[in-house]
Amino acid sequence: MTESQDFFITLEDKYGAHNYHPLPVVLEKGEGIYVWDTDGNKYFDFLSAYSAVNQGHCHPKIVKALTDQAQKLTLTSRAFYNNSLGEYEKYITEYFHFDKVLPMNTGAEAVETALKLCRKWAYKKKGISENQAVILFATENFHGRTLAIVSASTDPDSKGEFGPYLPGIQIVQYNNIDSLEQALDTNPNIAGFVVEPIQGEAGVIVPDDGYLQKASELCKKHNVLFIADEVQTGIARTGRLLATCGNCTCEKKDCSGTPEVKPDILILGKAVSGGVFPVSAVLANDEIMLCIQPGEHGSTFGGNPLANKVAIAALEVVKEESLAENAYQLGIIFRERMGNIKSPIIETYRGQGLLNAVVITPFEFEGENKTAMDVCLKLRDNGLLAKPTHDHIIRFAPPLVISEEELNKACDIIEETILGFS
Ligand code: IF1
Repeated sequence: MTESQDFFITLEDKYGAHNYHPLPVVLEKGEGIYVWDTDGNKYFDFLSAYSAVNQGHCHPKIVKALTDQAQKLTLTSRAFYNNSLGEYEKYITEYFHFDKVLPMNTGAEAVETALKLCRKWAYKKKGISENQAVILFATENFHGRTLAIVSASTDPDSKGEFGPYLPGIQIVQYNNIDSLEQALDTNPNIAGFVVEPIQGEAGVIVPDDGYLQKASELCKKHNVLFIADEVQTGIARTGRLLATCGNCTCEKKDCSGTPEVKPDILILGKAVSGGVFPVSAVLANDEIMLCIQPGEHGSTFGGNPLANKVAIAALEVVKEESLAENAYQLGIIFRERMGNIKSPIIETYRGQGLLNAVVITPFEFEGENKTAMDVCLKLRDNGLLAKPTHDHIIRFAPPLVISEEELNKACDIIEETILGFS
């Protein structure tokens, strides 16, 4: 760590809350798949700000949309109309084939919005008695950091000492249809099931083929809303436009918008803006979305002109640069490359598209106990940034604009680093 980097780290330590423990590297510049630290060292970014910069850092088209709009009008609030919100709402609802969108800013706000929508629908449409609605969540879920969301968490780090917790929550086993069916069969007050198509924070847990489809069918059978949290898996990250597209891939240019599993409520965030501005979105059809009426939900920044223009540009980039197809093809190469690394410290690897994880068995090296964090520190020294989740799982998620040549160079670094611990 150089003096300049120590300077910035010390500032954060002294003046910032200690709610993160970042990898020791201080970034100053990002462009495409690369970031540079304050000493000019260049790195492959294999975290993509937790899948927010799928389009690559500072994508020129998205930055231009931001700077152009920033010269005109940044924020009106929803007290008045503006000339970009309707255009954006039309664009994103046609893009994902829903009647309407409720624009928010962060992923957690979008999840909260979906929970409120689900409860409103339960009382106004399903006929559940008021204050009796129950929403199902999966074990090992991650949906954000608000009190309602952590009330549903099964992770002590996310949930501990934040009580009292929100009532009306029930947990079912992820990737276990019987567990979901048992809950639906025994509780008539269930209003919705919130689920990540692939569990990101839990360590890129990919459910069995057919799980999402069967879960969606069971929800339909029991008149329960199937709510897909695609904040991390959406926007082409898993090799499809949405992870709920399943085997339906974007090669079919005339997307009819009927993915394998069409959620009743779709939650998007992160790469909806290409990481240029906080933008999230909740999409649903009228029967659900119109359960919220004026004055019942909102946000100062939700649907602001900057967000609207940035999101349109970011979503255009996804299609113009065929990011889903690229993620699909390069994901196969990445997992082949990981499979070819013969090392006792790799327990397993998994993923879909360019959302992948390598599980590292704690190991001894040069007389010391080592973990995934030690591998990430060495990856940093070798020019690639990634970070462990849950101690032993390294998530690898580069921007989806990466080329095959660049991916192989990055895999060379990963291979060389891991073999260096043998
Ligand atoms: C952190 C990872 C965690 C999310 C899903 C909603 C949200 C997220 C599926 C909330 C946010 C971020 C939050 C960040 C680390 C990162 C993350 F999985 F992506 F790596 F934590 F699990 N739904 N995920 O993944 O969106 O409010 O953050 O915009 O909190 O440490 P947000």
